[in-house]
Amino acid sequence: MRTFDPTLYFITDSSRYDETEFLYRVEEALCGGVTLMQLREKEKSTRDYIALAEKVHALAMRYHVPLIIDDRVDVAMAMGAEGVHLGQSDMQIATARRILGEDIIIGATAKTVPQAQEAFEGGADYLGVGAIYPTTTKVKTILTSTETLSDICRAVPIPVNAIGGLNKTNTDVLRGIRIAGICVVSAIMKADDPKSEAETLLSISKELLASRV
Ligand code: TZP
Ligand code: MG
Repeated sequence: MRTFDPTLYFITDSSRYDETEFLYRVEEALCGGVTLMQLREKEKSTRDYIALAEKVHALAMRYHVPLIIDDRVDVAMAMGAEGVHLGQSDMQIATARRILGEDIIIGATAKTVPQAQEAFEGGADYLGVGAIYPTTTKVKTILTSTETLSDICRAVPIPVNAIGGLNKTNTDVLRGIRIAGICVVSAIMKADDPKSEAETLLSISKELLASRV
């Protein structure tokens, strides 16, 4: 099944927490209403990535939230995730689509209109576009202007989510742009109260989506 709701896409970062605290925060975020979730691990061995993904997947399934695995088609296949998210240096979208078939969600990172078009033509189901603001989450990224974000939204018929440094105070720059939702890492992951942060961000995102032109 490739149906998903990108309104509030929560991307995890386990680096600051022990596993118990990490899983607690993930569950609080789910409880607060995140609509899509990505497990993003950059340092773990394949075995440890799969083991953590299985635990996160069990939680996500309880809340009927699809789980996307960052970077790794093999990890997603091994533990039966709903999808995979691929960056510009990961497996090509068209190759991943051939391997994974039609039932798996494939997301792609795009920073330009040509990258967005290529991902769409390769079979991507959604795009993550950013960074809109500088980010404190460990990531090799450059800033993407809201003009480029808007151009990408108009260039492809799949959902486009804004990402990068977004929090409850700074999403106004997205107003009127035809995004499908927002992606956040630290706004929820590092929040004092991840559940209430997710609730707030969900209502902010819904309100933004209502302002699309
Ligand atoms: N891709 C572009 S920015 C980013 C990724 C994975 C990180 C976003 O993290 P945060 O903490 O929401 O700024
Ligand atoms: Mg990646």
